[in-house]
Amino acid sequence: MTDDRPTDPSARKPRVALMGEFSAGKSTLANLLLGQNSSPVQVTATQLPPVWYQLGTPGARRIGQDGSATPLPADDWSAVSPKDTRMIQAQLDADILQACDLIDLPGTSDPNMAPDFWDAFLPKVDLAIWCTPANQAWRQSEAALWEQVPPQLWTKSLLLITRIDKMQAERDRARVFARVRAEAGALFRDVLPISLTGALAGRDNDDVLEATGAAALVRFLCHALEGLEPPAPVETPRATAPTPPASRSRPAAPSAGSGTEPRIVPRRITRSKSQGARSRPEHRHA
Ligand SMILES: Nc1nc2c(ncn2[C@@H]2O[C@H](COP(=O)(O)OP(=O)(O)OP(=O)(O)O)[C@@H](O)[C@H]2O)c(=O)[nH]1
Ligand SMILES: [Mg+2]
Repeated sequence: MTDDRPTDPSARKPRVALMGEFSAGKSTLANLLLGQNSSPVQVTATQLPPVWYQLGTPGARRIGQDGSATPLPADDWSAVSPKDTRMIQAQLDADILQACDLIDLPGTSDPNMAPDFWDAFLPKVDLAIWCTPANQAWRQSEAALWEQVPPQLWTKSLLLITRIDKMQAERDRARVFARVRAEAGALFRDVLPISLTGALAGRDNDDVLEATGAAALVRFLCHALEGLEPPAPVETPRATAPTPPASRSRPAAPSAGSGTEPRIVPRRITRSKSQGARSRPEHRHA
């Protein structure tokens, strides 16, 4: 996929791709990380093209297959056809977008995606979060696609077992977690379980974030983004990120970026705006 984003690595933020098969929880994860109670993604019944979120004044535009840009309403993308749309570029004032871009992708088997889409797109990605639903986690089709991604993504990316709340018994959760770790653990930096809907519902409660797995996800992102190259966006950090709490993540591979200024990384899921629980840092417009 071509795009009109900056290609100079030092002039852009790390790109985090939300991947997985149909209905695995990618857009719910995007909403959680972006601090949205709902997004245009959820009010749209049809499949959407990739949605590329960047920090900025809220707004959106559609990029056609020919590269042309058309303004979109910020809150209704139901008229967008994935067949003739390369992607939606969305700007939001969300804390996580200070640290990275987020790209909410269609299901990996979406027939609207051009056959060469993944080959062209994946080299542009710095880190992926692959969502796999607990009740049918890590199917052969997922393994087959992931084994073809650029191997440098394997050591950086996260396998997120979603819908863990659908497994009532702790014994069942442990069994699926152990199986997925055994089958896919070597292809990811870490494997974590999460209840995305549980975390969204209790986003303002630290205990809920811990219990649902959302807190561990944020810890993973803190570590992973800090270890990525290129090390820093063009923005001058206003504060340094404190040392994250202990994580189950394996340590990042040594990076040429060590010794550079730490990047601002959101410490936690953004609280819902109605709570006003966090003061927002100033932001620049992307
Ligand atoms: N119970 C439960 N439901 C979830 C969880 N994650 C996602 N869902 C539900 O699963 C459905 C699909 O979630 P989406 O986030 O739209 O999945 P998606 O991967 O974006 O789907 P496509 O873009 O269509 O491939 C929605 O109804 C979500 O509410 C979870 O952790 N627990
Ligand atoms: Mg989706």
